This record gives sequence, structure tokens and C-alpha cells, in this order.
Amino acid sequence: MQDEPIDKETILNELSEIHKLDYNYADGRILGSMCTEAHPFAKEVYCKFLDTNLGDPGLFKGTKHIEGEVIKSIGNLLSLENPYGNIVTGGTEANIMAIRAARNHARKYKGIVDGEIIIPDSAHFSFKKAADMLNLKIVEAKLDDDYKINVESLREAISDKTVAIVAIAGTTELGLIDPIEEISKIAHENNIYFHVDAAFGGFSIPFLKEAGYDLPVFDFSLEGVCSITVDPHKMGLAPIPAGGIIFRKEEYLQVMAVDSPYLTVKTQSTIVGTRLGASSAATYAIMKYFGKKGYSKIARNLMDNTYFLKEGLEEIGYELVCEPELNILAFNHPKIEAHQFAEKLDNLGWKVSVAKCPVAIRMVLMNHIKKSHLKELLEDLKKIY
Ligand code: 0PR
Repeated sequence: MQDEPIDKETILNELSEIHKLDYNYADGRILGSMCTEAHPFAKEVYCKFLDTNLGDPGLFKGTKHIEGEVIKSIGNLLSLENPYGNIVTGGTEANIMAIRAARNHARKYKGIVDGEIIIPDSAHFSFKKAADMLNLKIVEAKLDDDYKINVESLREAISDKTVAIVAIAGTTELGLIDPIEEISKIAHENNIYFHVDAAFGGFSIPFLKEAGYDLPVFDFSLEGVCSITVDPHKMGLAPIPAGGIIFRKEEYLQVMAVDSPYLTVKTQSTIVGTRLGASSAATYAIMKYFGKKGYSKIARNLMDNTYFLKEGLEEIGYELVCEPELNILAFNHPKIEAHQFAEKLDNLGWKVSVAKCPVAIRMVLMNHIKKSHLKELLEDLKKIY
């Protein structure tokens, strides 16, 4: 740090210059991200609540109430009348909380000390962080040829040390939904905690289903489901950071509670202490602003764009690795290896990512991607073919 104060304008100019190094969602070139530009109204509300701290909720009773309302709305959307949970920093923290709840629950009620979690090969890497921090062993369930959990492999993976089973509603790489209904039954029969990671799909599957899309059940209407991760900062159009963890029962929060004697509340279950109220307020605002109809329109538009790109790709001759269930497409070039193909696209300004299972170019059609961008992209893809 320099000794003397610097005037605001100089600082802002310097920051603007550095900010130019960042890619911009509005340019329509970011095709490998599950985040997008937050809605301006959500950003406005976020700024108004910047100083609120949900780590000490007795001081911020209004904002705590707002968080509760957001959890209620998301929980209701997921077929749960009385949900418990928190708005956290994202899917990673939400998944860590779910696994921590499962571990502590199994420790308290089943006496399991060196537990295991069963996750599919397609699970987000946040579960590896969770297992590492919580001292749990990962047991991987295999995928079927359609890249969804092989239920038999999952059944075989169960042991008397299993503290949680995880399935995904909207996989990170392919946007696919695991056979959650079947897995829920298995978890319930075996009395094992079942967590559904719908970080990506949670804000679109319910709306698409209601609009008539043929998608499987993934939510609390299945009796085995104990918790669901749903991220407002992905398809919910809330500003970063906003993740959501929804629990079926209060006891899952209680088994994580630690004493916080000098705060306005005497226990705390979240991982983070001081935490943003702004994320809850912005999520509250944007959910009210769109309503179910608004989110449904967005979700259907994203699927229209996905099918538009899919048809364009197939017309050129590219082969998709699977039929899209949500707004993610994965495909390969007939001759060029995926990483080299991604590099070619990068040189043309398209920021795509490469999936690992299977290795393929992966494109996430978020709200900042418009048809005009897709037309330009298809022109470039035609030239490379
Ligand atoms: N669960 C699933 C199914 C996810 O896809 C992700 C993130 C997470 C959990 C973790 O969420 P947070 O990143 O909010 O903690 N999936 C994306 C990924 O890792 C996140 C992402 C977002 C990546 C924007 C890149 C990017 O530009 O691929």
C-alpha cells in the first residue's frame, strides 16, 4: 500500500483499465459458464443490503426474515412445505453443508465414525472438497452409457459406513438428470441420507416440467430426498455469490450447530460466520420480480436456444454426445481432438470448456447467449468443420 491517499477518480480509472482484461457476458462469447449477468434489479437490491450480516441475525432481524422467506419460496418450488436451510456462497458451500449434516447425523444416530459418501463419476468436484474437509471416503458409483448413475453400481457401493448418497439434477458437464426417483427409494429403504445436487437444474427443471417438458421428478416429493442444493446465482439470475441449501428437517441443521455464545443467537449451523445478507435480499427481489411465469419464460427460451444450436450443429455434421435434457450441449469434431478444437474456438474468441466424461466440447446456453451470437458461432463452426 502506498503512503498517501489517492483520489477516487484515479483509482476508478485504474480499476476500469484492469477490468478490461475480463470477458464480458454481454458479448455472448462466454459459453462455458454456469453463471451469467445478474438482473439489474437484483444488483440494485444487493447494493442496498451490502452491510447486513446474517452471521449475527439478531442484529439484522429483517434480513434474517428475508432469508427465511427465500428458503420457503425455493423449498415450496421443490415440493416441500416447511423447508429449512440457508442462502450461502454457492453450490460448493451448499454441498459441503449437506454432507456435513449427513456425516453428523450418521455419527449421532448410527455411531458411524469413518464414513463414506457415494457419489457418481459425474459429481461436481465440490464433493471432493467436502470429503477432504469432513474426513470421509469417496466411493464412486459408475455411470451408464447414457452418463447417468448406474443404479446397480450405486446399490453395490452401499456399506455400513455409508453416510450419504449423492445424485445430480443437472450435471455440471452434460446437464443430465440422474434417476433420482429410483435412488430415493434405495436410500429410503436403507435409511441413508440422500442429497440431490440441483445447483444448476434447480431453477429450471420445475419451470420446464410445468411447461410440459418431459423431465423426471427430482425433488422433496420423493420421500428419500433429505436435502437439495439450488443456486440462485446460476439459473436464478441473482448476483454472485448466492447458493441455496434446502433441508427437509430442522434436525439436519441442529446436528451441525455449534455454540456461538456471544452472538445474538446462541448456535450457528452454517460454515461461514459473517455472511452476506445482500445475497438473500437480491434473491428475494429477483424471485418476486420474475415469479414462476418469468422464470418459466427464461427456462423455455434457454431450451429454444439449446435446440437451435443443436439443430445447427447437426446440420453441419457435428455429433452430440447425448441428447440435451437442460441447456447444455456437448459435442466433438470428427477429426480434431477436443482440447485442440477448444483452442481453435478460443482463437476465434469463443470461450468454451472441455468436458472430461466423455471428453467433448461443452457449451452452456445461459441467459447472456442470444440467437444472434449462436448464428455467428455456427458460421465459425461451419468453417472449422
Ligand atoms: N454443483 C454443480 C452441479 C455445479 O455445476 C457446480 C458448479 C457446483 C455444484 C458448485 O457451485 P459453485 O461454483 O457455485 O460453488 N458448476 C460450475 C463448474 O464448476 C461453476 C462455474 C460457474 C464454472 C461459472 C465456470 C464458470 O465460469 O463448472
